[in-house]
Amino acid sequence: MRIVHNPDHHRHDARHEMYRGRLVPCHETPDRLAFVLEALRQRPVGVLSGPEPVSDAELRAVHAPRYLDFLAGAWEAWVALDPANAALDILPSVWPVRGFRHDVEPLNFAARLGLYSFDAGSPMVAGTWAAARAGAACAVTAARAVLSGEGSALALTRPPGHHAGPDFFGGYCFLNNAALAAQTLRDGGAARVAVLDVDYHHGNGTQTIFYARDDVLTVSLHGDPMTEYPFFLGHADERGEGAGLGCNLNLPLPRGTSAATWFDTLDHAAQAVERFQPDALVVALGVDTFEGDPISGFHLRSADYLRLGERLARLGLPTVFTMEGGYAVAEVGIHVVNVLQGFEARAR
Ligand code: 6XA
Ligand code: ZN
Repeated sequence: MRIVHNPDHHRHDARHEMYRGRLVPCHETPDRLAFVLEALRQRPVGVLSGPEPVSDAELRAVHAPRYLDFLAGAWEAWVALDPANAALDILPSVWPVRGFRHDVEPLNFAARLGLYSFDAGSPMVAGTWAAARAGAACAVTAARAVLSGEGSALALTRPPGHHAGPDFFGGYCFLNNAALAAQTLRDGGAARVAVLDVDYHHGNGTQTIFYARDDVLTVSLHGDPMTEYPFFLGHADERGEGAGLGCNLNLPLPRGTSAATWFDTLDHAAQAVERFQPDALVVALGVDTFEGDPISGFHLRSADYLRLGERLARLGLPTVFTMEGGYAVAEVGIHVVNVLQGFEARAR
């Protein structure tokens, strides 16, 4: 397995996110990736490399140009609002909900921040764009490796990506790494690609990016949005639209779901992937399904991640993994490497 590591991830190192009326320390921290690297040092299940460059055209195949321009210039615009902002993380505080204009991009930076986001829990800092862009390069590089015959590859990166849509950030995500990997596979000759999202949270960004397309199947099993973040998408009746009707499958599960039920549901998800007959698979790999995760509510244990890897390998597809959530930081490395080890054991 090829493992493409983001050398710039630590440049995204925010302090605070808004949570129930106060600023609390960020869950999505650089040490999450440090723990994965340490686990890989102890169990070297793959070959580590850095990313190749990603072009603007590759980013624009998934994200709107004006959104990319916004992200690239966000820090400078934030500091231009007030030089004292250089000591603060960027967080939005005003949003254009129903009835407001989305087609006009305001000049005021605080307004543009609201236009391009959906929560106040995803702070940006001076290095966020560099880290996110290098992470996107990891996803594209991992997909290129699979296209050139590697059986599998991992984009070992943060910030994560599956909540980021064509033109919005949120849920700690800025660029959608799983969607970029899927699009790279499509552009490199895979006629049909499936994205299977096993993170605790619904992959709303990935769903939205591919919702009207029939060449990319999106499947997500996740905490029921009636009670779980991101709340406003991820229901079972969202099946796709237009040509994409039937090419989106959501499998919401209640908070508190056991590992046994989760694996039964994973079987349903895997069968849907098989029916689609894809040429390649992207796995949005969140390990916040762990029973000890501080912000989630499923009950998987450490050994279950070996079983997850084995089940994914049984699909027998060229596979790109992208790293998504997981906040029991000391265990994140064990769980990610368990998935890879289970995958490799079965894939051989
Ligand atoms: C609210 C929770 C964000 C969830 C992020 C995540 N700040 N997504 O793990 O997969
Ligand atoms: Zn998550």
